[in-house]
Amino acid sequence: MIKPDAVQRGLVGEIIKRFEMKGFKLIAMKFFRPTQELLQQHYAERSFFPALMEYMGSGPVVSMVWEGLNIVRSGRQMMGATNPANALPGTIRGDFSIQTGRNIIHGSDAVETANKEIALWFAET
Ligand code: IDP
Ligand code: MG
Repeated sequence: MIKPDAVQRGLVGEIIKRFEMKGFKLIAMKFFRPTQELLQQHYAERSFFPALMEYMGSGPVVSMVWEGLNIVRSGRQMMGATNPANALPGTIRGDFSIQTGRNIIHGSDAVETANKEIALWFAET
């Protein structure tokens, strides 16, 4: 998911391009401003951090489903460390962000998590 700060900064194309150039396949995409209710479900154990909920609800996000061999592991590597100060150059966070509170992208951390997050973010409404 491309977070609101990356949308605002015009990084949508750059981020999608990296996954496409790597060879992964985009199979679903949504552009919308998430509700606080959705964010609380997504960040269940962290939803008591008001700054995180405010940041993630501050504007539209691009939520996506990417498909391909080892997509979860590779995707996490392409994103870089949670704290951009520790994210290597060449990673998305390493190249385009500075601090954890504005780290521009979310990626599922395991296949099981991905399945839950896809069900949540792409639920029929
Ligand atoms: P991840 O996004 O790399 O999986 P998590 O530990 O799952 O990292 O944290 C979820 C999100 O919560 C982070 O991407 C970041 O936006 C926010 N976050 C985590 N720790 C901090 C912090 O110490 N300060 C500010 N925001 C944080
Ligand atoms: Mg996480």
